[in-house]
Amino acid sequence: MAVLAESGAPASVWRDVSGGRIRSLPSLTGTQTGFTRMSPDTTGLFRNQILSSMTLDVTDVTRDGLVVTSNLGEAAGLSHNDSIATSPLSTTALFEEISAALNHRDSTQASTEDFDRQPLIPRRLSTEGPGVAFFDIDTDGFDDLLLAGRGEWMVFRNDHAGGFQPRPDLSLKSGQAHSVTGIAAAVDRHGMVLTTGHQPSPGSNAPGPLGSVLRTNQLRNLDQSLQASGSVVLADWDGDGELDLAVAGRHVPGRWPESADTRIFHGQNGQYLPWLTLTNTGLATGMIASDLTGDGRPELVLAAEFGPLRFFRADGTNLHPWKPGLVTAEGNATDWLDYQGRWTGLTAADFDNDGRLDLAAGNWGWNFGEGRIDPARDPVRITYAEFVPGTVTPLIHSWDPLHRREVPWRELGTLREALPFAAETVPSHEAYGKGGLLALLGPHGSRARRVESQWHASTVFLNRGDQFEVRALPTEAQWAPAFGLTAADFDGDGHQDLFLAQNFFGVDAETSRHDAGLGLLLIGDGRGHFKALSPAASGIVLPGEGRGSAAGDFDLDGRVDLVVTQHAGPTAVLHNRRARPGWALRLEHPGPNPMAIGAVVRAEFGNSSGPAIEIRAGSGWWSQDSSRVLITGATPPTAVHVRWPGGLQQRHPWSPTVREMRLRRSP
Ligand SMILES: [Ca+2]
Ligand SMILES: [Ca+2]
Ligand SMILES: [Ca+2]
Ligand SMILES: [Ca+2]
Repeated sequence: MAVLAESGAPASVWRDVSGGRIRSLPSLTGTQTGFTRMSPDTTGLFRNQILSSMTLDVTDVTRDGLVVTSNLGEAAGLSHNDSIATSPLSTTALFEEISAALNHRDSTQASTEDFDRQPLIPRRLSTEGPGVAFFDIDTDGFDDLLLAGRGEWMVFRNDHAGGFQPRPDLSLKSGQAHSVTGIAAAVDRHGMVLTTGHQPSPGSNAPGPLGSVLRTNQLRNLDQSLQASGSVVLADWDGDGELDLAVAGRHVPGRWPESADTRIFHGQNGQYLPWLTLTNTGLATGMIASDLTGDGRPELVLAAEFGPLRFFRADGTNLHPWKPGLVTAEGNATDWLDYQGRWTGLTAADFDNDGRLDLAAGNWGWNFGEGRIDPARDPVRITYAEFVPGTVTPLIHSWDPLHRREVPWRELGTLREALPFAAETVPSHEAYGKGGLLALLGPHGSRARRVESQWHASTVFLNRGDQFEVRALPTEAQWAPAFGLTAADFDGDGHQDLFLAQNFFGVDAETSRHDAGLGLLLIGDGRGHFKALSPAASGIVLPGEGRGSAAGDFDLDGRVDLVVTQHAGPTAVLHNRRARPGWALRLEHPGPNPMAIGAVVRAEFGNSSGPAIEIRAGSGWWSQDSSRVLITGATPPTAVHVRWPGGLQQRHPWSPTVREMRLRRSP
């Protein structure tokens, strides 16, 4: 008998009994406002669960200290040969939308507050959520769903029958005006920890908490701040084994596009204590922790609106700005500052199967600008200042090559309402037309500042070891802004694919909404190239405002499923029906990071290797993928290679009959 997680890991304890396997669940104690203690009497949730559908074959304790169990099997009707024999994409869609199995709708109400506060802002800031996370909150082996919203945080429990049930007793209704933005969840030495970012109500001028850390017996707000935070990520940056927390500065309310700061909180005995402030990280959007250098320690990567991707490396006591090399697809050296974008979500995956984690970043695409510019080529600029005391007025403009001047995108009437001096500086349409931005600003231009974006393609950056190579995603990916980005092998061919959640409707009155996307699945070829799948082939038809997206195999059939939120719309549950099923691996790491956040797994298939797969808490757009690793390919893996958090590398053979394995690192 092999007992897993026998110490240090509060997640679960497995015991083998005749005909099945029992997992004892940890006791959760205490209550607190909003995040209510789970009651075993009312739910039965904490009765030991017998996963009787799986036949089990427990193997050995190996020489290198890994404890291995494996279950064989036909779990959940999984039949490998059947799936291979079926032609996957030509006849039937990959995904079946089963959103009724979740029945969640983002309840955020439309509001005019963004434009009331900053009349010339080109887009709303209050319509960017919600995020979604796959996280096994009741540790029964099935991933549950966490969804964020305005002042609330909702838990939907996996019912083991292909659906999710709302659990208001586990959900948080803070009654606060802020929206929950990014979400990241993990297990640490003290149990579950759910972390969130906050965005204050658009009308608020008061400081509010940057975010929250929720546990089963406590809710703690992070530091008070005037800024709105976005993405949150848990990772161990100082290498002490305990997860730390990064909270990305999204913007400062009323002062867009001024830069915000990103804050890092040091994990210490279950507390998250103020540690570092990364100043001027721009209008940060996506954020991830990813081990780009392969040394067992995560780098921090931030995407930003009207800014570049920013990298930080940890040295144990600090995070330092880092500027890796960058080359074009043609191999010419270039600079990250030439790739300032209207970046959105961010994720990392090994798209070219070389064992290094590559980056994928969402952007505004090539389908905006109303004919004023070609976004595939031309920069967009924002000139801003406190033209009216107390608020920052942003002016969006671009270069008019015909008249050789910077031309604002907004109509004169609109400008005059927001800028009292416009009546003097440009008294007529003719004066405005002839003078452009320079005439409009007149003497007020001297105190204005400027940000810009020159690169609007949603893009992958292939990790070449000492530098990254830029590759714009296919044209279909540029038809609409992308927010959620989720990488996984959605068709099960062994190569990482990429999903984009698309569209943005919260534009200003003179711009038409960006609604050309339906949610796009891009199939990777394992060499860093992608091909767009039609909606008919993917089964993904999401005409709303796609936001958070997360991958996880919620029904344990070996095919990776997808959940996508839509702002003020229904959350889509996309059940993967046609992928070639993979082999599952769960890692257990003794100590304060039992989920092994930061571990990188690579499967071997005889003489070749599959892509590196990293376990992260927080990625994409305000979201989080499952921590259960799916290994995919045409044949079963022959071995699995794990780089544990901190860098220890271990290899373990994989028996062809094993469908799922749990590996525990020796202490
Ligand atoms: Ca740490
Ligand atoms: Ca790679
Ligand atoms: Ca694939
Ligand atoms: Ca599945």
